[in-house]
Amino acid sequence: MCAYPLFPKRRTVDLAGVWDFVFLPESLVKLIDFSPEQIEYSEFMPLPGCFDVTPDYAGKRGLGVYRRTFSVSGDGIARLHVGGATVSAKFFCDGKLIALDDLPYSGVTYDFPVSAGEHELVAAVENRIDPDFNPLFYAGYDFYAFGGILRSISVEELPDFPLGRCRVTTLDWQTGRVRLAVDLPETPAEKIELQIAFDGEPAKLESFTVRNGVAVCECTVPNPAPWSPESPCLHIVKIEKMDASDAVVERFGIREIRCEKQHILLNGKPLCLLGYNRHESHPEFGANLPLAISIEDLQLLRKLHCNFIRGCHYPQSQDFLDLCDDMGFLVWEESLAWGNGKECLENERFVSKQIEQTRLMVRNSFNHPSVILWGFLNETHSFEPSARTVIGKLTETIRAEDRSRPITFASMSIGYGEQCLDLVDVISCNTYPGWYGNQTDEAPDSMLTKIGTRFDDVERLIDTPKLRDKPLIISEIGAAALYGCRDRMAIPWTEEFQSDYVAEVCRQIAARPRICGLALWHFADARTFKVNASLNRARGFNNKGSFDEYRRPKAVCRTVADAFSAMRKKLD
Ligand code: ADA
Repeated sequence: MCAYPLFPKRRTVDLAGVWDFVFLPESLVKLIDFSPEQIEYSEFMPLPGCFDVTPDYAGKRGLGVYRRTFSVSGDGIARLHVGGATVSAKFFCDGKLIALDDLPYSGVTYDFPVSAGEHELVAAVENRIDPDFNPLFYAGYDFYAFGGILRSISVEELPDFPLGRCRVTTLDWQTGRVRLAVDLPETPAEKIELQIAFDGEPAKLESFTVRNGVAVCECTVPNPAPWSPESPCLHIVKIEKMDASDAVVERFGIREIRCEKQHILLNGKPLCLLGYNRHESHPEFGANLPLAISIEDLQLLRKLHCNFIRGCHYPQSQDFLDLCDDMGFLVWEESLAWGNGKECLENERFVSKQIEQTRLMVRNSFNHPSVILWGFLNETHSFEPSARTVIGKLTETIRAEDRSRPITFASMSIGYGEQCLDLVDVISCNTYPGWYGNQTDEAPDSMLTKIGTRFDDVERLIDTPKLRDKPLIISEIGAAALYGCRDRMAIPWTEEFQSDYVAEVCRQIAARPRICGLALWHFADARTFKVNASLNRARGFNNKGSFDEYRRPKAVCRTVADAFSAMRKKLD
């Protein structure tokens, strides 16, 4: 268990630990104007971590400024690895700016020149939301914009002409035939020989064709063991340069995922996707979930007989995806967005940042067999004409990187002017019938009857020549309940009503072969607004979790476990 890729020939310094820290409120300074001179560091803070979940800074907006030293063994190029930052960040080495990170939640790397010896690294992280500065985060997003460095931070010393990552594509899951694509940005040659070793076997020389800085070869994995949810077998490949100056080690799974006649097939077998939307969020850790929480979440999902997780609404932790690979979960990973309308879709910077972060997401997560679906632009206004252009660009961006996985986006507009479903491979519908839009005098039972009616409407609306063969997923549906709010009257906000609502959702899904997937909204209550909008988000949380934010189960968990177990049995 370790974070792949590995570069065994390089010296890597893990910078996780205690950093000097100071908080600068947004009234004092903005990231755009920040420079690290004359900063007095008044305390300590851990990285990775979110400063605005700690008691002194909970809910505050501004700059968390972190500082520590690191040393390198020789003159050359260093590479800073950041597992993700929110919302925006600047990095300085010895007072000099080396990077502006305006890709929230994305795993990023920055190369910078260093001399042998000790250096000072400063990370200035802003949790202020300012779309003019960073067009990827808006105040209306229904999840809290924590401030911190997420998942990991490290510095690596690069050799000359370093190897990049190796992306492994399954060509034939039954024979273990794969394509290796190694990034070799500084190689002018058209052919190159590299040493390849699978699963610790002796290395073999392979000839690669180099095009546009990528070296490609096709080969067969010895003793191939396909990856599947039932048998999540994984393989390792080590690629080494002939002069042994650099090597990269990747972990991957041999599996095929494709769409055919309303189904998503994994190694030729139709999938029934049952699970949840899951935010990386916790009251104690913010968006920087420790491995213990990730493992606990997956154990809880397993107990509910889930096999599917939609990583809403941003690129996921690589550690979490590694665990999904190990445990056989199926994941929909998407780039960051939430309900973006016309003003975003027609904003050049917004669109170019969407393309940049989506490409990076695909490259970062390419080798995770658990990732079976790429997504983007959650609930964008896909009834707008400009949405077609942007969704077209994003599907092109993904397909230029990866033709091995289907693409989707979660639409809230089916039946309300939806224009874009033909552009993607899988139709995904976010819908809350009987939760939103009820009449004030509406009784709970009548709310529940709306669920089947809505599913009938959606199935009818997509029964067109262009759409009828595309798989259909209900990508969000749910009702809120406050943990511990119990009442025999089973009215909205009680655990009883939430359980009745989800029971009806599962009943309706189980009876509809047209629907091949369900992601309930959502796994655990997650912090959202801190402003007046929280009027409809009690406690400033999105309370539709089946667990509360501390992963304490609500009554609905029993309902889900029974329903999902029965649905799975029916299919097996
Ligand atoms: C939308 C959105 C989710 C959440 C949900 C809700 O579908 O995609 O992030 O806000 O609504 O709880 O209403």
